[in-house]
Amino acid sequence: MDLYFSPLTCSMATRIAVYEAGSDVTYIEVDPKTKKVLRDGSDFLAVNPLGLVPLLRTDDGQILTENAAILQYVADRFPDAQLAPASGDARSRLQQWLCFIGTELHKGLFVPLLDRKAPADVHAYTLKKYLSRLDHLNRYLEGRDFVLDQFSVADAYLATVLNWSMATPIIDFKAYPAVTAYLERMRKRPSVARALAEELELYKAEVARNKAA
Ligand SMILES: N[C@@H](CCC(=O)N[C@@H](CS)C(=O)NCC(=O)O)C(=O)O
Repeated sequence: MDLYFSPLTCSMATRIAVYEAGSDVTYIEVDPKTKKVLRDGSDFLAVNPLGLVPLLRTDDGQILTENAAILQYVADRFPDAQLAPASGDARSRLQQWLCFIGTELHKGLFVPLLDRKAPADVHAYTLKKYLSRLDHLNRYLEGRDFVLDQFSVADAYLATVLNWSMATPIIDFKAYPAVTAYLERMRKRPSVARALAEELELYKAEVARNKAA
């Protein structure tokens, strides 16, 4: 499998899931600014016209996009790792959380706050409307170790998204102690710690490259 990714973005969730499964894929880095594939300078837009990562090319050559779909594909591909309930109500609950993380947190809350070009009133509007999602998450995580009863791809995604809190000082995370404690625990988990350390180095290189350009 090939995973198209950009360092420290939402595609890191899939890397974490792969590490959890004790497996590996081919990681293909995409520069988010130029949309070029780093290893050969080819055009990522030719692979995904939306220019978004993650994108997974499966072993039989299918192209899969969208975090929720890719994460479940990886979980199903490596069933021994138990990264997703196989079916039934528990699977629906996983999908509920993947959608919540993807829409309410990733796109609703973090993307506007991380956008340095967004006008200040966009930030104000986002905080007013979307901080309730963090309240909800905080209440849910009180007394829980994981999103479901055990580590799942939802945790890979949630840890990835919450990790962006280091770039959103506008949110006072002290107000969300269960969320903060969850993130601290996740950052210590070997799969997450490894993915973070590796992608931080790649991110630094990306910043340096774009400065030099
Ligand atoms: N709906 C997509 C969104 C993916 C997405 O937003 N990816 C970001 C990185 S976190 C991206 O590639 N951004 C580049 C861009 O917006 O040009 C999903 O859930 O997978």
